[in-house]
Amino acid sequence: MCKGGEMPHARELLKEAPSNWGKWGADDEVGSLNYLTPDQVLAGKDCIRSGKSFTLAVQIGRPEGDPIWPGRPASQRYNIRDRGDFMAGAGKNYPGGLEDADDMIIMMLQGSTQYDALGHVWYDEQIWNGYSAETTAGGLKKASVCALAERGIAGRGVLIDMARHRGKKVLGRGETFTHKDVLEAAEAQGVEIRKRDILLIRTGWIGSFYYTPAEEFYKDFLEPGLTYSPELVQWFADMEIPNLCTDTIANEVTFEPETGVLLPLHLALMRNLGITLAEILLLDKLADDCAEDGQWDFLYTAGPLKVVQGTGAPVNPLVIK
Ligand code: UVW
Repeated sequence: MCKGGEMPHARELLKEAPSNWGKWGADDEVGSLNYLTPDQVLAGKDCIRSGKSFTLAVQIGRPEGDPIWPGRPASQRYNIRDRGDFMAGAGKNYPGGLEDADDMIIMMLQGSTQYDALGHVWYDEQIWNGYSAETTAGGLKKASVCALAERGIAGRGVLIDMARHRGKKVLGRGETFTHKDVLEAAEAQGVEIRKRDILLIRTGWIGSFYYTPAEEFYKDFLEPGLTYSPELVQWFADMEIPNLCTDTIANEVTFEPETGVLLPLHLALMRNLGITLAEILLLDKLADDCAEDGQWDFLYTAGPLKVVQGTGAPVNPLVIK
């Protein structure tokens, strides 16, 4: 832990922390997604009871702006061609009278609902599975999001609604919780978090983006979220959680004065354990439905885009209950 005046380093904080490096071979690039065996997909299938489906992505490219880590530029969609081009005689001369509209988008790959590549963050010059951080030069040559995308993600998902559990519409700025709180909420919801479940945690934060003035939402970039402890990291390791998804931008409180390390859970869970992180999900509609029918488990599926050497990729996760 950070003691007065010392420069903290993840190396010190995590020196006793569990690691999955080598567990799936020296050439593994998908980490804990290996836990998602066909049995896990079937366990997800067994949770389909009503046939209701939910998509969990935020919209991309709204002129008013989308939720994004401060400093990252907003997504921009540009029209390339529309009816006006044809009226001006500048449209394509397709045979048979067909006209078309076309557009393109410029966006941060981390700038919407997205999966982080396992090589997205690191310390001590090594990324997931011990690959050299030099493999990130000019694009991730190892543990890129493409590896996750080629595999795809499907299994039993469980939603833990921390905001509802605490009787709030949205958790407060910088409000933290631990795995013990998550377990307590699960018990109150009457759902069991089983080994190898995909864990979704709702704070209400991303939903609040749409009704909170931007200056207030981004003030000090103080999100609610999971907070680091060695016990929490060990719990994730023991539970063999393949994937953590939250409705926050960072999946954890961004900076903890207690540890002095930025994003310690990114490092402990993603770099060391190979747990995939999905961020900026919108979980409110799903949570409302779960609260109504009392079913908090489901089949969770996600196919991030196959961005070659990408550090992350947009995704629209699909849940079926
Ligand atoms: C960083 O990019 C550091 O974090 P995130 O994965 O939350 O976007």
